[in-house]
Amino acid sequence: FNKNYPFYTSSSKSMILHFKKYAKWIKKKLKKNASILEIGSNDGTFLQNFKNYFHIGFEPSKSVHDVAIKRNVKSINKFFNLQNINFLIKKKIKFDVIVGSNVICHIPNQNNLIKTMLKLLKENGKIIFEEPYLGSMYKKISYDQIYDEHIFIFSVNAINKISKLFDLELIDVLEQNTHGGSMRYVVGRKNVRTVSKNVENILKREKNLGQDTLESCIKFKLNCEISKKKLVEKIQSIKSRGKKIAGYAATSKSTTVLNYCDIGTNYIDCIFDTTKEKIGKYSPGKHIPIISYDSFYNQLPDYAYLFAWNHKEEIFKKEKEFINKGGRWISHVDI
Ligand code: JHZ
Repeated sequence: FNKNYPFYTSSSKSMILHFKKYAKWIKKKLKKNASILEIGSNDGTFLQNFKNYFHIGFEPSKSVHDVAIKRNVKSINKFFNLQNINFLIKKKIKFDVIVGSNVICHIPNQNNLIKTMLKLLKENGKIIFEEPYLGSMYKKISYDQIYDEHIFIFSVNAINKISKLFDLELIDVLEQNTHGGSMRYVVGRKNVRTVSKNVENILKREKNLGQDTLESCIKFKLNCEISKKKLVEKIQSIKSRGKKIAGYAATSKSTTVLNYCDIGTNYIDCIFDTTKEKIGKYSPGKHIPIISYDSFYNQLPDYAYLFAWNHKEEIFKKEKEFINKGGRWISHVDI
């Protein structure tokens, strides 16, 4: 997460809408004078919905932080940790809500993170976060959720256990379709709020699936190997027919697929992407050129590998012309 971090939350229209709805859901339960802090607030896509509230975002990457500032979002260009919150402690500022989306699982030192949150959370405050869900990853065999930035893939069972270690309580869980299957967690201080039935229900479901067992991990590993074999065979068959394949969206996730399945420029000519910082660069490890999405229709491939499969509804809707021109989508997950 450096000064040139190239992931902008607003690169997906459906995510902008998701964060708008998510903000509305939070605001329903908030008083007008409530305060909210976001960890990893990126380009301000979520916090821009809270301009009328006392809000602060912590965002270590300058590129995206600058965009948030332009959007009039109060963004601090720093990591969220014990060292960087002194200015808030000194002013005795505490928050009603602390949020994070696709960010809690990126932070290696969960101990420091939770201690930092606890210093700033009001007695009856809530910690709300959304992260890719282990259950969805197992089900969809979406092993590409595992990459350098994703240190953890959480389950409800894991968050429940971690909460207890810090005298916190998991008070609600809500399943989300975003990013290929996520879970929204609501955590509060112990014995302050009523716990929703959802928590028990999903904990039971995870138990019945044996999701917390070593056997599930081993089964997932075998499923990944089968998925890899099928994908390589599919791509080889397409190539043997002389067809051209290009990648659609140079996602972080694609790095795992390309390297794990050993897919390089022998199979995929280039990857089209909309992020200007990524254009002219190469995919990590496999060195597939990343080119501007603007030339997608000029250099139309026969097959487009949908690396941003998590945004398929949005992409299929806008790329009807690709299908009309005879194009086909492929991916390692069911799309
Ligand atoms: P997308 C990032 O992962 C990184 P990525 C991070 N670690 C994380 O957790 C998630 O986001 C939330 C391009 N694109 O959202 C733009 C198109 O070209 O699946 C971006 O380069 N055309 C923080 O990278 C990339 O996809 C499109 O129509 O796996 C973003 O991909 C769309 C919708 C995206 O996240």
